[in-house]
Amino acid sequence: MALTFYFGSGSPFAWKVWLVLEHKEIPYTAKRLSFDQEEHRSPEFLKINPRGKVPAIVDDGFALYESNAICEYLEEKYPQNPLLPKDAQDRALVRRLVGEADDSLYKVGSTLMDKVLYVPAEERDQQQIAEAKEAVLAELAYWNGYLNGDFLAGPLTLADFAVYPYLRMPVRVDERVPGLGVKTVDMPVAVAAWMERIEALPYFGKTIPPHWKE
Ligand SMILES: N[C@@H](CCC(=O)N[C@@H](CS)C(=O)NCC(=O)O)C(=O)O
Repeated sequence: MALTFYFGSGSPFAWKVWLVLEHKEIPYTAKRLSFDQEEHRSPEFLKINPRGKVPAIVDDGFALYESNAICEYLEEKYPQNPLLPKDAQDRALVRRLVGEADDSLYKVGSTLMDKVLYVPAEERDQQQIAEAKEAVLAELAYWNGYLNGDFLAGPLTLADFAVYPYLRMPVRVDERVPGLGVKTVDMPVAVAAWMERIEALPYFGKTIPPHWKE
């Protein structure tokens, strides 16, 4: 039985899993759930994830949600094109970066998104936006400091796929409402070059949130 991948367009958690599926060349069927139509709250999907959140997968009848659990499961079940190093300390570094991204980077990116994209233009609070942008730039300094090779933990790992979608959020804000988000030119040089390396991966284009292309 094939693997089914449930995602919502633009979900950074789903994007992470999508990159892993593609990198590992795992055959899958992607099912896009519409947030607007509340498909993530349908009785069928709630059987897969009772919390009604994406991403989720069903692999050979095994339903799993929570993006990090899914990525680790895929890594173990499909060992080709590995994304976790063998050495215990190297693995710990990858997991630390994933945890740190969830804990810190996602929060500042989603705060900026909330303040700009989910508030009508006339109600946007410029002070709050400036603070949110400042918080993103402060966070970027950490990630810039971590990069001393092509990828975050040496070779390409789960850490890169966990971090990229979060870093893309403030750039997306800038694309949608120019001047209010973090432009590519605001990115520290090493972070911008790293983003370009991820974007140059042969399968990257396939994983771009579909509604960005519509
Ligand atoms: N910790 C979860 C977060 C999943 C999550 O929050 N997904 C959002 C999309 S970005 C969602 O499905 N939200 C729908 C809702 O809460 O109603 C993971 O890593 O998979």
